[in-house]
Amino acid sequence: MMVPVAAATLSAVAMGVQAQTVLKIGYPTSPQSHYGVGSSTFCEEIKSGTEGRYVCEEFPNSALGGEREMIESVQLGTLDLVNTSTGPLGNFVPSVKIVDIPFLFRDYDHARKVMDGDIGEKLLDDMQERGLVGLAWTENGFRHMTNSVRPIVKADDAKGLKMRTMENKVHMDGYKTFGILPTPMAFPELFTALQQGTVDGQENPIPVILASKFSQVQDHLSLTNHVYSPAILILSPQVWNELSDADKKVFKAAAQKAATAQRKKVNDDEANGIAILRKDGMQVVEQVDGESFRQAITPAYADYAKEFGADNIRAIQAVQ
Ligand code: EAX
Repeated sequence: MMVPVAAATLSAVAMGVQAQTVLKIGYPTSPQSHYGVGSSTFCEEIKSGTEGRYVCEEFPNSALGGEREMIESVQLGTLDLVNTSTGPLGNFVPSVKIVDIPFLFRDYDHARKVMDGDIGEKLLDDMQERGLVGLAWTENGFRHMTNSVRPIVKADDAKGLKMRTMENKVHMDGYKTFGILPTPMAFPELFTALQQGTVDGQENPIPVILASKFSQVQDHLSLTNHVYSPAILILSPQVWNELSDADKKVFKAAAQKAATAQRKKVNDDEANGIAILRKDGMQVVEQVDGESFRQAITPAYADYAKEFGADNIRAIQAVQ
C-alpha cells in the first residue's frame, strides 16, 4: 500500500504540483489603467518569486465595491489585497490623512520622495495596528477639476459648483475654501452622478479621467493640480502572517515593482492623456492660476496645522 502513495507523491512533486494559494486583489479602475498595470505587475512578481505558490485573481473596475468597502474587506480578511487611493484610508488609519492636504506636494518628484522615504515608511508602519499591511505606495496622481458648467481658471471660477469629492474630510475642508460645494460619494457612483447632473463636476487625476471616460459626461477640464493623490497596495494581515520570511521579502519587492510600473503609467497618461481628452471633446484649461487657489486655502492650513502639527507639515514640505 505504501508504494503507490509514495509514487503518487513523487510524481506530483516531479510534475511541479504543489499547494497554490489564490489571492483576490481589487482595484477601482480598468485592467489597462494605472491601477491595473500596478496590480498585474505585483501579481506576476509574486507568482514568479514564489514559483507559483501564490497567484492572484484580479477584480478591476470596483467589482468588489468602492475603495472604502475594499479596504474594509481587507481588514476583515474577506479580500486579500487592494490597490487603492488614500481617499478613504484616513478613516481607518488617521495618521495617513496628512498626505491628503491640498497643495502639500510641489510635484511628482517631491511626492514620490516623501512617500518612499522615512515619512512614508512610518505611515506604512502605522497601518499594522489598524489591521492592515501597507506593502508599498503606488500612485493615483495629481488631481484636476472637471465640470460641465464653465472653464475654471482661478479659484473664483469654482465658486458655487457642486463637486463630487472622495469620502475624505481633509479634501472637503480644503475645497470649501475655494467656494466649492463638496459632495462626498463613492467612486462607483460617480459616472452616473455626472451623467444625470446630480453634481456639476468632480476631481481626479488624468489616468482616472481617461480610464473612466469622464470626457463623455464632462465638458471642461482644468489642470488645477490641487492635491496629490497617493495610492497604496494593502495586504490582509491574515495572509501576511502566514508568509515565510522569504515570501514576505518577495511580496515587498513585488509591491515596489508594482509601484514603479504604476507610476510610469501615471507619467505616460499625464504626457499623452490631455491630447486624447481634447480629441474626445473636452475643453482644457492648462494655465490655471494656482496662486489664487493657494491663497484661498490659507485658512484651512491653520486647521491642518492644529490637526496634524505644523512641524509634521513642514517636515513634508522640507523634503527636497
Ligand atoms: O482611486 O474616488 C476617487 O476619485 C479615486 O481617485 C478613484 O477611485 C481612484
